[in-house]
Amino acid sequence: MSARETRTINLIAGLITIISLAAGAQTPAPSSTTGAASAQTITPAGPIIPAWFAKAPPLAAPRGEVIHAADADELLAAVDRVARGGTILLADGHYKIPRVIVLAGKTNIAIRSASGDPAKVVLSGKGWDSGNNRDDILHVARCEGVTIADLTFTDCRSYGIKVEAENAPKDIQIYNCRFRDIGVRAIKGSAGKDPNVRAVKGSVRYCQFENTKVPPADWLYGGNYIAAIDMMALEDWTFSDNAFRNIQGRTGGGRAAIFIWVRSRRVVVERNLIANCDRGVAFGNPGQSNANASEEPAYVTDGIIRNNFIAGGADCGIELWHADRIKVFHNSIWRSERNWARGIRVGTGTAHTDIANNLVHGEIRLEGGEARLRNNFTSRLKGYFVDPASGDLSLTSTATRALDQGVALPEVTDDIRQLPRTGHADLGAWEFDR
Ligand SMILES: [Ca+2]
Repeated sequence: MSARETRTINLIAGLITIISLAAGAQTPAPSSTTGAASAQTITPAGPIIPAWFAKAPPLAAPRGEVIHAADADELLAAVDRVARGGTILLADGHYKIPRVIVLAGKTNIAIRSASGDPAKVVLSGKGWDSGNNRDDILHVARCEGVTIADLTFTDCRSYGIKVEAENAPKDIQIYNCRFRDIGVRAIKGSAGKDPNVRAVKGSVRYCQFENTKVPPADWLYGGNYIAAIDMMALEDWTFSDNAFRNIQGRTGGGRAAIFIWVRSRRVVVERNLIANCDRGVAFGNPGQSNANASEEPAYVTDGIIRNNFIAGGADCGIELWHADRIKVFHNSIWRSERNWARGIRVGTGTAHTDIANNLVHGEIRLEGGEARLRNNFTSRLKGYFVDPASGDLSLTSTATRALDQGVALPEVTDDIRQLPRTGHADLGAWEFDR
């Protein structure tokens, strides 16, 4: 090889090195990839969940007809075909959904992963950055008996699952699913104007919600129109044993991790772990919706919020607005200095409400509403909790003003781990072991 050839090769090698370095510097972070690239960067690891947190018991094997699907087209075809009592079982894989999956006129059906592991079956939309604000993954219209279980929903611009209360669905169960990087609402519950039509009987249990991004300023409300669960017109629904992390708006004005409103009744929110979300649990809000524009707002009647951990976030822990007959029992709440007063807010239109045995690093405030406040402990609770920064508000042995200080409440028989409370209950959601 001549000296000149060697020099040329060295020059080319040098250029390749420079190009490689430049490419490395410009390689986008996984969270900002779009389109096809995002297919390779999905890592549905889910939020960091403390080891003690309840795990989803496996569902029973399907009864009735089983339809297997292994790609998005097969899934869509199976949804068309599945008859009363049938189950669609999804093989491990990534399903890029080309158009929204609509469940309508179905009775007692299920869509589940064959493995039972939500990390192994990933349904994605067009993408957080797709610019398509109709990018939803799954709609539930008029159906009776739907189970959606053991799946991951990710990378969509608008709704992961929409439950259409205006179509009066009944018995809708969302179980052991994961929701990650969904731009507007991981689970949306829409409503119509007819005050007598609701989504009757349903649950969201053992699910995990996490965003790794915040919306940009040019999305709705300056990038603050985001929540994990926002549902209207519910009757007899339960939200339990779910974990939420980093559901945040651009400037801290995101809606709650669990936001229930507009003519909802008999709603239970229990044993959820909510960390670093702008708001924790909201029953109602101060404003109105298109679905109730001409009514006096009545957002939630006969609800219970108990045994939840709510830590961090830019705004409030629990808020009630136009809510009637609500029980707020045994929640553990940690507020930062910037929003110290907003542990529990009792807003306008709230009445016949009982707030007891809560443990709040922060305050409980009446802001136009009425509530009976009894036996709560609100203070600076440094040293009371194992790790507030990660959302783990398990009690330590030095939580002296919380241990055994609860008044007896027949509505609270277990703690956030589903362990029975015996003897004198501790304040907050955790019963200390001794
Ligand atoms: Ca105790």
